[in-house]
Amino acid sequence: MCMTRRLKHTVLSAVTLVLVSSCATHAEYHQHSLSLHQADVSKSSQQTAMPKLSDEVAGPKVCRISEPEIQQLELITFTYNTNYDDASEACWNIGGAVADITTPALNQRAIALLHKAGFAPGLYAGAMMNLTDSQVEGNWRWASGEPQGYSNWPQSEPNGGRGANCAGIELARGGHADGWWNDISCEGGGDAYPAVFCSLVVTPMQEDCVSP
Ligand SMILES: [Ca+2]
Repeated sequence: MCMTRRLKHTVLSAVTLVLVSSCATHAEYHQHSLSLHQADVSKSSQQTAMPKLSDEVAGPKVCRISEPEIQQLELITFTYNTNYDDASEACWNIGGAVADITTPALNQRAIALLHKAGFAPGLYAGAMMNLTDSQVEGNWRWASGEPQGYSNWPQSEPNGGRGANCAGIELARGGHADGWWNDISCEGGGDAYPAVFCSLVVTPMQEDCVSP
């Protein structure tokens, strides 16, 4: 019986330990248990020898990844005086929409973009924004349906009637200062502009670590 169980002991491990205990002497069992304990100690020593973070890496510090939303204004130019549909598609293609220019600060950014793109004062050339009176003549609203609120019409504008249901921004011309608004055609052509302002939200990822 014990010979058989010893043979099993050489083939099996944990299960065999129980079999051995039923026939082996107490000393044999103790020796076996001791060898298992020594194996555990050896394994534990290997774990404590693993590399650890140096003090320089370990801190103290706070690390973060953030994705702030930034409202970006962009100007897209065309080789022709664009209509609203083409302008809207151009903004859509960069992940944005035709821009609402709802504050003086945004109007200043629009002026800066016109200068940057090479637009010059005195030319009938500006960029379309997302303002329209297509629903009710003279009732200017942003395409979202929101009322106009802030505006920068000069005293003589808007004056285009039903032929001018879109709006844009120009640099100085005809006694008007940079950034004045003009009602223009939504259909393109001679009474329209060769550019559009687009707004889009960008989320540049920022990663950094700082000391708390
Ligand atoms: Ca109109």
